[in-house]
Amino acid sequence: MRPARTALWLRLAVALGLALVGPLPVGWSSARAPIYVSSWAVRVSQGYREAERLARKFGFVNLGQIFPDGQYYHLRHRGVVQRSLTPHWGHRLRLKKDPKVQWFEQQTLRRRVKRSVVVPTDPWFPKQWYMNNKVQPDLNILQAWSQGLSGQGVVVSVLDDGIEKDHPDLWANYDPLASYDFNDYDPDPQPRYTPSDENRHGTRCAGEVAAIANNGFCGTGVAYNARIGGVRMLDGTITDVIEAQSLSLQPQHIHIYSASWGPEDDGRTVDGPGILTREAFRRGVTKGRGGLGTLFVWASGNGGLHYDNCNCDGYTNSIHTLSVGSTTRHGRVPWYSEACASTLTTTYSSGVAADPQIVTTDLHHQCTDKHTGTSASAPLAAGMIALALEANPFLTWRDMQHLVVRASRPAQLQAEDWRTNGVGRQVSHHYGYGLLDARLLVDMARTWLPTRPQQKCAIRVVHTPTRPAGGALTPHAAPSPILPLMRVRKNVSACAGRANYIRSLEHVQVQLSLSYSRRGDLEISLTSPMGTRSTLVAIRPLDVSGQGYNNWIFMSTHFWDEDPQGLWTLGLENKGYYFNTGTLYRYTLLLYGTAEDMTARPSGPQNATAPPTSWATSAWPTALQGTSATPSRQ
Ligand SMILES: *[C@@H]1O[C@H](CO)[C@@H](O)[C@H](O)[C@H]1NC(C)=O
Ligand SMILES: *[C@@H]1O[C@H](CO)[C@@H](O)[C@H](O)[C@H]1NC(C)=O
Ligand SMILES: [Ca+2]
Ligand SMILES: [Ca+2]
Ligand SMILES: [Ca+2]
Ligand SMILES: [Ca+2]
Repeated sequence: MRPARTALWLRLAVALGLALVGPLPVGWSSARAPIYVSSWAVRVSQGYREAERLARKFGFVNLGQIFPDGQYYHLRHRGVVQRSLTPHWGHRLRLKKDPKVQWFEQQTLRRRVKRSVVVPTDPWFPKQWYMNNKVQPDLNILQAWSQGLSGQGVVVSVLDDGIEKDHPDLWANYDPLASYDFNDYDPDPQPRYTPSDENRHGTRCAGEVAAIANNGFCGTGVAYNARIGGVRMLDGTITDVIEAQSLSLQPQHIHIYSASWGPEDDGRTVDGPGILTREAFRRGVTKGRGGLGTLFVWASGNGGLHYDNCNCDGYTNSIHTLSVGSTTRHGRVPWYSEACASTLTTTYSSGVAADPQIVTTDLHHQCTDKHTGTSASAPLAAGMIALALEANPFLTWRDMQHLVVRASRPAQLQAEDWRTNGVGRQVSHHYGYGLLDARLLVDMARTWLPTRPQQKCAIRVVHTPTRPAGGALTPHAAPSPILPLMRVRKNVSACAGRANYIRSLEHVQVQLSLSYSRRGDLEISLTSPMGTRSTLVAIRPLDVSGQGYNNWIFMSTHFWDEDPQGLWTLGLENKGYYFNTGTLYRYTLLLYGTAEDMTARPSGPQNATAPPTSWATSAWPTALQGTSATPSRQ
């Protein structure tokens, strides 16, 4: 008798959950503690009369039978709070005691999403091949939308040459608080119109993120209900001050900054952010978004034609920026793409002339299907990240990078350098962890348990004092000539026994000072104790500089989640002119990560039976304010 009843209860509960529950708050997950509502399902032996009697006796409203056979009734109690974390013990006791009640259950909120796919009606949506399911796999954005996500409450700002704020496909999402003009120092980022329309870039990027859906015009943005701002800063003199101001505009209001710019992509520049801009990044990730950290989404660069390497660009290779590469409709490496170890993920963009391009808003209230390059990839990722942030607004900047690593797939992307790293993930210098999947990203975002605070473990491997303070130099302290091939090995404990011990890696940096007769001929690689080899910089034929690297920081994402203990090998190899010479002066290995064994977490969406401690015990982050309808002012 008992087992059969249990089974019936279960089936009934499922049926009720599906049938009776209306719209639910977005981001609420059934995996968390149950939330009780003011209604009950009751099974009585003598049908309608009995149900009426019960209702009168205990003060319920009888909402009628649940099935036509008249055994199950739906009762509501007006005196019970609408939503509660505990069941109503009084009614529970009374119903339990009543001999005519065979079974009852107070109802709880259930998260149910429509499985039907929401397809926007915009006339150009059928042209948006990277998200309308025409290409397999695409960015899986339809599936994220089908869960009710659209970027609601998330604020994105595009740092570029301005934004046409009155564009018919942008105006309703335009957010003046997320906008500024640092070229003319005024609040209006409207682009400067020229005969060649050169200042159309920012408007195009903005439409990719947040073009309005279902308005009978143009296409749809990835996060079509997000608020979108524009910072006009590329149309004029650019200084460290202007970059820093742009990157720290309204850090409590703007959640995501999308940037598609950097030093010259000429294949011979080694350049990065100045002091103020580095400080802006640092402040952004530590103080922005109520302390959860601003999300800086960055395009990897367009210097492919010049054999540029994005690890020579200090913006995209910063650990604070989430670097996005490109692939074509057919999963090929585009001609403009730069390969490097700091790229985290990839989205679609243009390729050769025959390949389709990106559909978005354009200047003069138009739309275009001709948006191209790595600059078109970063805003698509920014939009997908906005969907993830709507699914879970409590993610830190590092949580988001963890999620992007896990939500990227090699899919059908072609490259000669796919390798499996020490934790079994495939990674490539062209694509990072592969094609970003919005559905995976939001599913994992919803149940992600926060990562512990970032630890940093710095290991000075080669260090030449500028003024040797007497005594003999140890072998490690002597400057070392770089022969055709030089390997520097170091057995690393990863700060074991200290507070900054690292068990699971996130970013790894290598800071180098070296001289070299022809910089672009030197290939530098790093191999981890788990055997993952990452190219920190490949040869750049156009980089003929004799200046070497002066404390330059290379970064790799390829060791993510690996255990850093053991032997690290830095490789320096002449890949060009036979008579090249140089000297290694300084080499510091910088490990970032946490003491948690991240590989012990289950892959895919996690159990969140208990809310993460940071939600339950600490005050809710002020980032919440930024996601509400009233913007925060801080
Ligand atoms: C690295 O050092 C540890 C501790 O001294 C030692 O146990 C281990 O064998 C060393 N590994 C290598 C590859 O030398
Ligand atoms: C996740 O949930 C499943 C089933 O509910 C359970 O068997 C498993 O142990 C849980 N895993 C963790 C890590 O809590
Ligand atoms: Ca799809
Ligand atoms: Ca202006
Ligand atoms: Ca539209
Ligand atoms: Ca570049």
